[in-house]
Amino acid sequence: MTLTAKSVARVALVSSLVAATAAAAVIAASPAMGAASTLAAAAQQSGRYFGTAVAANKLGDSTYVGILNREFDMVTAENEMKMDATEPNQNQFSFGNGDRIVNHARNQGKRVRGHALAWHQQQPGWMQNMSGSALRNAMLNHITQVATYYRGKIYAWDVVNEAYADGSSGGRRDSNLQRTGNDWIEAAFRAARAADPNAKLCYNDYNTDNWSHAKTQGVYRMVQDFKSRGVPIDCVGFQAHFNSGNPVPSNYHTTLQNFASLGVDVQITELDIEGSGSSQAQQYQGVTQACLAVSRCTGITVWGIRDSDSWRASGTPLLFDNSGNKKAAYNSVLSALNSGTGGTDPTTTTTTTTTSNPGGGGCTATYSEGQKWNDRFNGQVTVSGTDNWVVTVTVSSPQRIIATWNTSATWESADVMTARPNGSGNTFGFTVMHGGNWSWPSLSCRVG
Ligand code: G2I
Repeated sequence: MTLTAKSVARVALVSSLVAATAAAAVIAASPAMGAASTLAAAAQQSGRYFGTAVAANKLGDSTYVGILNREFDMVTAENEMKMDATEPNQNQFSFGNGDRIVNHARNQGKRVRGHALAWHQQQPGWMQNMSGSALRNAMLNHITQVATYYRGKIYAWDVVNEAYADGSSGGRRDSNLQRTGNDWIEAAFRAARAADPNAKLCYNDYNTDNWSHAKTQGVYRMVQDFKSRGVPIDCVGFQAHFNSGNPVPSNYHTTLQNFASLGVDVQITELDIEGSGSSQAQQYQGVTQACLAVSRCTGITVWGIRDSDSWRASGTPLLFDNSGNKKAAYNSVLSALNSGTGGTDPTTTTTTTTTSNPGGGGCTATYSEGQKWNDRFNGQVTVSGTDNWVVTVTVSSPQRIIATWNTSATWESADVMTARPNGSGNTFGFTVMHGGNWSWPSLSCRVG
């Protein structure tokens, strides 16, 4: 990461006001500096990846491969590693197309998400007609063989895909796999762990983006239960197939954060958003920011490259048009990634500024992160050392403070707020519309 002159100046200014440890915290909290020009490079600034689904039969298309090689650093096989593709006849495995994708990715220095070991759809014909222990054993054998074959080459596996029902039940989907017994999912995860101990093991589903949906809650309870019983699960994939009937929820960040707080990584695994122009671009920005705001959201994958590559091409849901040109949605994702913070979870980190009063005494103001949303975040300041304090809070453009509480505030300019005690408390808070800039406000405290 390089520091621009402006940010160096800002850090220097802050350093002269605050203790050395506080200055270090301020540097860490500054947005990624210097704009990266590809999705992968922009995501890497915060330690994340940016991936795409790839179809083996398009690897001869030079426009497609050009964009793939330039923009993405994670690859998912769109269909080639599914059960019907890899085990067309029982115990007869076929890895040719999967290998084509994995080899292309690895030769280009990209990582691979494996998709998917067990699913009620795209089962080979022989499996569709099975049931009971024969099906359970066939599923476990499939997982063992495929995960063993690809051992060491897969960053994360979608071990089980789409096992929860849509609608209000919050329970499992009926399927031949489910009818082998409710423990089929944990059995699948244990088999995958034994076959490839170093791959992250994910549960992957759609319509689990809105925190208040029953399906989201059902999956959450399963992950909570798995963590409490030591079932080997490392991550949850949110497919994120959005359209006007299923828009990006305003509580998306909450959903990702709540799952992450269970002790798993979260990943956006199949992102596409039907629409066009600025409305589509805004929704893409919101999803990107939601991931950036959660430190355990480790990456985003879009479900195809050009609109014409999509499983629902008529909805023009991707980041490149049919000719491979960048869309507005591409630019909004890139700029959101470039202004991301690296994702700091609420209330886990603080910074302190201390200013001595020349007349003796002094005060210390400590900033704590609060709740974050797609478009705004809360901050809280705690003051010690005096009850007679004045704290100056400076935000940086395009940020704007839109609300305060427990303080009486006045404004020196649009960016600079002066806060004084309101009653006897020494803690106050505010809400910042961030406009894509997640950096923390600067504080200075004096005795007033
Ligand atoms: O449906 C969208 C995605 C939902 N989550 C799981 C993903 O695995 C799923 O991907 C789609 C692929 O994008 C499609 O390409 O999964 C579909 C199958 O469920 C894929 O469609 C299949 C067609 O059904 C087949 O007829 C066709 O032969 O694609 C195959 C290859 O083009």
